[in-house]
Formats: sequence, C-alpha cells, structure tokens
Amino acid sequence: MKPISLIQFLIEERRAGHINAELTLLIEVVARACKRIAVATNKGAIGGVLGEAGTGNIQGEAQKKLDVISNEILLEANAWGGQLAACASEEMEDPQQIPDMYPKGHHLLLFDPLDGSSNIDVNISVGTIFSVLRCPDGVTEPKAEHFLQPGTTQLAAGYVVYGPATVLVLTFGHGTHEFTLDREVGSFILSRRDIRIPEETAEFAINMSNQRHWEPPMQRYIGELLAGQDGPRGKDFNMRWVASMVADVHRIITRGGVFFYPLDAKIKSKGGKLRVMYEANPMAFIIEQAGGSATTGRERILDLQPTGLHQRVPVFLGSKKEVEVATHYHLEADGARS
Ligand code: FDP
Repeated sequence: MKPISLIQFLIEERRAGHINAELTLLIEVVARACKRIAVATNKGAIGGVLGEAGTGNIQGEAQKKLDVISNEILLEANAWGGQLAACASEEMEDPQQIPDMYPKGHHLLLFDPLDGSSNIDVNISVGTIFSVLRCPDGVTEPKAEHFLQPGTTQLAAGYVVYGPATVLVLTFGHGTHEFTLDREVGSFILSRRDIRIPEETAEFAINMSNQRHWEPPMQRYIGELLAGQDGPRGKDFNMRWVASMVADVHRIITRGGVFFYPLDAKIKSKGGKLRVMYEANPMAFIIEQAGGSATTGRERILDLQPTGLHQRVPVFLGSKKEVEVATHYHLEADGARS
C-alpha cells in the first residue's frame, strides 16, 4: 500500500468534516516544529543542547536547555500563521499572545514542550505533548480563564516521542493514529490507524520509590499486583517505569499496560504531580480514543473542570480493566471513610 503522509491524512480528515482548515494548518505547524525539536534532541552533546539552562520555570523546577529551546521553537512556529488566538506552555506563567502584526485565529494551543526532562542528559526518550481548544467567541486577548475548559472540549491532542524513531500520536476525537518520521524525506508517515489498547494487561508503570507515601487504596492495589499468581489477582504482573510520561504512554499505546502517578503525602498539597492542561487532559483524550480509560483515581480526567492553568492532578491511565480496579479501590475506601 502507498504510504500516507501526515498532510494527506489531515486533508482526508478535513474532507470527512472532522477538522477545519485552520486546525489542519495548526497541526501541520506543530508537527513541523516537533521535527525541529527532534533535530535538536538528536544532536545531543555535540549540539550543545544538554544540561541546565540556569533558569527556573513557573513550577519552580530547574529548566534544561532543551526545555527552553523546545518552548521557543513551538512559540515561534505558531506565532504568524493565523491559526491561533493564543497559546499556553507548561514553561510559562501566563498565556502567550499573538503579536499584533499577525492575524489571529480561533484556536488555543497548550503544550508541554519537552516532557521527561530529567531523561534528556542520559539519552532516554523524551517528548512533546499538546492540546487544542476552541477560543471562546468574542475573546480577542485570551487570558488563563479562557483556557480552563474541561478535557471533553479538546478539538485535538497529540504527543511526539523523540526515541529511536520520532513518532507522532494524534487524535481529533475520531480514533487515535500514529505517524513515524521518515528522517530522509522529512515527513511523518501514517504507521498505525485506529490504535486499540487491550482492555486487560499484566504490565504496570509507577514510581515505586514513593510507595510508603501513597494512600491506603493505592498500597492495596499495587500490593495485590506484586503478590502475583499467589495473591488475589491470581496472575503475575511485570513493571516498567521510563520516567518520561510520553514514553510510558507510548508503550501502553503499543502493547497495553497501565500508568499511575497517584497522590502521595509528598505532593498532596500540590494536588498531584502531573498537570491537567499539559499532560493529563491530552493523554486522557488520546487513551480514551484508543479504547483505554483515564481517571484521577476517583473521577474521569476529561470531566474535570480545571481551576488553574498549571493545576496538577493524580493520573491513572491505560488498559480499561486495570484503571477500573484501581479506581474502584479508591472510591470504595472513600465510601468506607464517609
Ligand atoms: P519530568 O518531571 O522529568 O518532566 O512531567 C513530569 C514527569 O517528568 C513525567 O514525564 C514523568 O512520568 C514523571 O514526571 C517522572 O516522575 P518521577 O521523577 O517521580 O519518576
């Protein structure tokens, strides 16, 4: 079969009435920016892109050079095309307005320019995550409050993983699809259409070093997985933790599994580890569109009404049956307490 390029796929989605011309351009621009980030990432030490930038972001986290470079690449690429009303980045406190000299569009773009930054310097996969919302009617200078829309309203979401291959995974709410970058040609090529995550799995991803800080229902759930065949679940489970959310999610998109970043005593006051707008919502949309499930351990992520641009939440996502069991244990424990 003839390979289908990203642009051809986008035109087909447009003809099918799933996206409009502005969103077609927006995704094309984001994909092009991600190709530039892939080039910068691939250069590694000889590109002078490794190490600390010597600055901190809004979350008070030290920024890596590649965090800053990737953020600039995405901002610059998206400023002039006329497809955006504004954008927001995990690396910036406030939304970025479109310069007056350029036309404005009807979309809001949110992104985590380089997720998994602690893995940059050790040559392990990192990625970009993005989410697209509609700008509310009549708003010409979008502020943070205009971005605070539930995940169910997302028009598109995607991530790019910069690994041995550069891979883009995308949804417009009509299935989840994967594109692999052909480096020689410079095009993303459709590599999997309508990805389906198996409902059952025997593989989980979690940072086990936080175990003693978890809530009792999480202790119970993971305790049962670790007990394997001799425990109440009656089967052995395997564990994987890359510590780059994009890479862990991509494994789940490829062979099933579950990913957890639960609430723990260390991060309770922050609400969780991962950000609703830049990580939880886009990943939940992608996972649900592939037949998986995504909750905070208590409710569906996509139903949350966000209260802050940089708000954090617990994240449980992946194969439906396992997300259901872990969520059920939390709700049961809450019920027993009340
Ligand atoms: P990072 O802080 O390195 O950007 O976005 C947060 C994130 O990485 C996720 O990509 C990853 O899943 C998680 O944090 C890793 O957390 P731990 O440091 O607890 O392993």
